[in-house]
Order: sequence, then structure tokens, then C-alpha cells
Amino acid sequence: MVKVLVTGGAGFIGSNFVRWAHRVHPDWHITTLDKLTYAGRLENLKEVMESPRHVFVKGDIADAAIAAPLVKQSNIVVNFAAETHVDRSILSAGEFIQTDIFGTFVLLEAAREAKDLKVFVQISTDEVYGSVATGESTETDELKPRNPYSASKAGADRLAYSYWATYQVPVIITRASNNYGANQFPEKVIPLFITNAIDNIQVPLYGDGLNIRDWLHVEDHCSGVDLLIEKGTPGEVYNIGGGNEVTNIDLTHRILALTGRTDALIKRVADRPGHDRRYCLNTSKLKSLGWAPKAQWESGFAETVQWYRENEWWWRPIKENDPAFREYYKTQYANRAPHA
Ligand code: NAD
Ligand code: TDX
Repeated sequence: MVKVLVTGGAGFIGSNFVRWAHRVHPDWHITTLDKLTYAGRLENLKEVMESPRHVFVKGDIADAAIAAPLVKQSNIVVNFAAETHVDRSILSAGEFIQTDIFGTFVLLEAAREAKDLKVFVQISTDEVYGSVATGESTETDELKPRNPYSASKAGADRLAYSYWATYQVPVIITRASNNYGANQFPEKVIPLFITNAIDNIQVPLYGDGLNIRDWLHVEDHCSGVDLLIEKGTPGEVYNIGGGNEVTNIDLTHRILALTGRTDALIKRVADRPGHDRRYCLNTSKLKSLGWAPKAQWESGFAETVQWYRENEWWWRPIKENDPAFREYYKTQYANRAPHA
């Protein structure tokens, strides 16, 4: 059996990766290490919880007593664990520094002592390049992160690289664009707007709505990471992008159309401070290894909307019964000024 450690595997992308890898790799034994923060949901893993090829460990990647032995016994480590929401990092950045940077450091230190580690995948993000007005970011571009979340991720990205350059830990760094799909926590724009629209609640569009994101289906992200585990070169960085550049206002119109609502639900609110205008990735490096995204934007997006329509059991308890989410929503949106 190949011993695989997936950190952050109860979150959005991590859980999609665990379920996906469990299906396609019958020779993998997967350990999920997750702190179960507000974003970690055990229900995301119910498909694998009873499997003899999967074990769940509740714990913090920054806690060496728990994390280090798991890293040391692994052949493959994929580090998804992070604080991930830009808006939360603007309200309070401490947890981002602690988990995204210090937590990654703890895992990397343990990886130095791992005997049979083939690859350590550090999941970084396209946000580390900062806002790109025109053209595409390539892996050798300068990093210019502009918010506390992306700055923390850039720190972890370069720290991981340093462990390859200095200690030959077999690190591969991935920088993916915005993901969409099932099980995304309803603070992020797509699930927030879909679930608000289902409930006929206004959707808070930041600024002029012309910011652009490049949307990647979460399963295409999983297949990219999987291919890199097999074929990536240690010490290298790989972009993973969907090639679907969409303005936020177009995205909003699409969501409203698919949920049978009108533009009357759009509430134009004050912009996010330091709001990156556009991200766009050049993905030729990953494509040269044989990867191509499978999802078609229009149908993949419609299926995603359908998933949230059919799985109210998954998001409604978070939005309606979780006091922490309600508190966050109030802080973020209740007194937000209108867009100037
Ligand atoms: P998420 O917020 O849905 O999930 C994060 C998971 O990490 C949760 O299960 C949480 O409980 C866990 N976690 C947080 N702190 C932890 C800690 N200290 N120890 C152990 N577990 C901890 O995030 P996501 O959207 O699935 O993102 C996963 C990774 O992908 C992150 O590293 C993120 O930076 C990166 N990424 C995300 C996107 C995107 O569009 N969502 C795009 C590019 C890169
Ligand atoms: O209420 C909102 N209104 C709005 O207009 C929210 C939550 C977002 N937005 C805008 C801001 C962005 O331009 O939508 C866009 C997407 O926002 P998010 O879903 O918060 O994602 P983003 O900030 O782009 O970051 C995401 O992609 C890169 C993930 O959260 C990161 O973890 C990942 O690294």
C-alpha cells in the first residue's frame, strides 16, 4: 500500500481530493489530518469514513506531536490545510500566519526526517502572483501577494521551495485558480450567491463587479494534483487553471438565471479592501505532462448549481444554525456600505 497523508482533507478541495483519490487509487491508504475548523466538515468524507483504506485524524498541522509522526510514515503528503477566505484574513490575519505558514513549517520539518517520502505537494494558489491586469501568470513570475491570505500562502509556497533547495525534501508546489464544485463552504462567492438566491436573499456583489477570476472545476484540480504526484519534478512549481475567465457580474447573472431569480437580487456593496482585479494562469507547463481540464464551464457550472439545490442538508445547517457563521455573515455584510 502507498501511504498518503492529506491535510485539510475535510475541507472543500481536500475532501474532493480524498474521495477522488480513494476511487482511482485502490493501492493507496489515505490518512486525512484535519483540525475541523469552521470550514472542515466530516460529512464531506462520509463516502470514505468506513473504508479500510482511509483513516481520519482530528488534529492541527501546527501541532508537531500529532502531525510529525503522520508525515514521517508517509510516501506522499498533500498539504491542503489552510485558512482560506480572503475576507476573513482582512478581518483578522493571525490564524492565517499560524496555519498557512507555521503549520506548513511543522510539516516540512517532519518531512526532512521521513524515510520513504516520494513527494510533498504544497497546495499554493494563483493569488500569490497578485493582481494581473493583462496576460497570464507563468510559474517563474515574481510573487506579489496583496492581502494577508495570499501573503501567508506566498510565505508557505517559498518556505516549501526552500526545503527542496536546502534539504532536498521532494517538494512540488501547485498554484491553482479559483475552484468551483460540490462542498464549497458557503462563505465563498459561488456557494454564497447560489444559496442566497435559492432562498431569495440578496447577493452582495463587491465594487463594480468587474473583477475577473479564472474558474477551475474542483475535480480538474484533483486530477492535476494526482498527475503531478506521478509525473511532477521536485523543486518545480505548476499552475493549475481552468481557462474560464469570468467577471463577477457575469457569474452573478449566471447564478440568478440558473436559480430562476432576477437582477433585483443583486446588492452592490462596498468593495473588498485591496481587491485583486484579475487572476489568469498560463497552464502550458502542466499540460505538457498530459493534463487537460475535463469540465466544460457552462455544464460544469450548471451541475454545481444543481448540487447545491439538491443538497440543502449540507449547507442549510451551516447558514441557518451555526452561530459562528451567522456572526461572520453579520460582521461582513450587515452594515456594509453600498458601492459608491
Ligand atoms: P477550505 O477552507 O474549504 O478547507 C480548509 C481545510 O483545512 C478545512 O477542512 C479545515 O478544517 C482545515 N484546516 C484549517 N486549519 C488547519 C490546521 N491548522 N490543521 C489542520 N487542518 C486545518 O479550503 P479549500 O478551498 O478547500 O482550500 C484548500 C487548499 O487549496 C488551501 O491550501 C487553499 O489555499 C488552496 N486553494 C484554494 C482555492 C479555492 O478556490 N478554494 C484555489 C487555489 C488554492
Ligand atoms: O460576497 C462576496 N461578494 C463578492 O463580490 C464574496 C464572498 C466575494 N465576492 C467577489 C470577490 C472576488 O472577486 O467574488 C470573487 C471571488 O471571491 P471568493 O469566493 O472569496 O474567492 P477569492 O477571493 O477569489 O479567493 C479564492 O480563490 C483563490 C479562494 O477563497 C482562495 O482560497 C483561493 O486561493
